[in-house]
Amino acid sequence: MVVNNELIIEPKKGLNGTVRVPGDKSISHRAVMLGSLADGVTRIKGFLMGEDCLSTVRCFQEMGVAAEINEDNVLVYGKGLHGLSEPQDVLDVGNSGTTIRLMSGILAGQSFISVVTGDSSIRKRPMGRVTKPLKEMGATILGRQKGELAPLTISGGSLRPISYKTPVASAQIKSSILLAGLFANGWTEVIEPEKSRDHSERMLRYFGAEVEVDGLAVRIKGHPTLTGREIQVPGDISSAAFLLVAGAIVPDSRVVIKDVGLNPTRTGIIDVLKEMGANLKIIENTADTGEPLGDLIVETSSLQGIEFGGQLIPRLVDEIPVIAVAAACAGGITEIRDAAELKVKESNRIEAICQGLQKMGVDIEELPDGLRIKGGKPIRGGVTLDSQHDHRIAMALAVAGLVADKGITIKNAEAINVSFPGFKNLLDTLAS
Ligand code: SPQ
Repeated sequence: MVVNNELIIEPKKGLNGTVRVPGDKSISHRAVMLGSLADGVTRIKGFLMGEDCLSTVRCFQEMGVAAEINEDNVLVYGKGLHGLSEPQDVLDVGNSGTTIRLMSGILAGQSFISVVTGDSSIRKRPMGRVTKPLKEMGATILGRQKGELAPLTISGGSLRPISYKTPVASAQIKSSILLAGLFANGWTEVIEPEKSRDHSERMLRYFGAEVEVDGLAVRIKGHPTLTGREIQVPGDISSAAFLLVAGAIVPDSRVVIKDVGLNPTRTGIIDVLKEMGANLKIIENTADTGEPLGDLIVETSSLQGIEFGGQLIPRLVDEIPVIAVAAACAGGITEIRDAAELKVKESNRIEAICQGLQKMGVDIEELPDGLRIKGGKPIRGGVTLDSQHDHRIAMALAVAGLVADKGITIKNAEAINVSFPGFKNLLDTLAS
């Protein structure tokens, strides 16, 4: 339980059991957005009831979309591609980078004015990476620091298609342009330096859009008719990652996680943990909504440090803080490179995980584009750590706390609700 925004984690002797993690955050966001632009009703099952995805629901409700929430199911009554209405107030995305960047692509195609903002973290994160291409497509966008920072004012309309080379591998940039491409006459193309997660491409096709994928290039044809669909959201592999590392490092553990999304653009964590020597098995299931899924089984493992970077990074970008925890418990050195993008997430995650783990006695240092961890030192508890209001940092530190010599306290732990409501209860269930 989080009391006064503080999470207390006690060391555990073993984690055992079969669990499910909440629905995939990236897929939940996209399902609401495309459901809103579709004709007819979209039924989303297994929706992530986390703060970020609820922000997306609220933003589209502000634009006239009816959405009914019942436990983890959401019904979205689509307005059609041109059916959104001008919001009466500022659209507030809370802490969600996915909401502001993807929704900006949709807002760029609307013939009304919208203002979009978020919390103090969102207002620091770079937006020029999406406002630049959207302006090239014909939208008028104003923001602080020449359009680099939110709040953003977006005045859109009919757009022209572009071919755009993204400066970094980012599903948020790619998706923002593809969503704007729905409102452009002709084919809009995005070319990435490395492949980022492809949930938007898959879901756009599933709703009826024409999407072509050619290596690192993705193209979308404007003005499709999107049709409301049924979507079963798989468990979020980025949430499962905390349990995978916990199961691998806590002695006498065996954890089964059911129905986790196994999209190959997201499974870098599995590749890395296996290379580190984790006892990790995958049982693939069938899926019929365009996203592969399966069960993951992890057992206590003897881990070894490894070096990685390059194309692997976009496939595990959100898992790097918890991989650092696995590395702290591994023999030898782990070096993670090409991950400078971590500096512009909800916090500077390179700095935040270093500060937290250093306080726990871990030999970890910041590199300009990553981390270097010398594993094998005992993890020290009895400390109070700051999540820096970042859900992934809070949970990564909590996992480290499971193998510390004493309990730890994590400040600003309410951030966990952004992506993994029920995280602490799930850990307690596995430990009982
Ligand atoms: O939505 P937000 O705040 O950007 O969330 C994060 C996260 O850790 O949950 C990043 F901070 O995930 C991003 C991810 O890093 C979600 C995402 C998506 O759904 O498209 C893509 C990744 O970001 P990017 O910038 O690499 O495209």
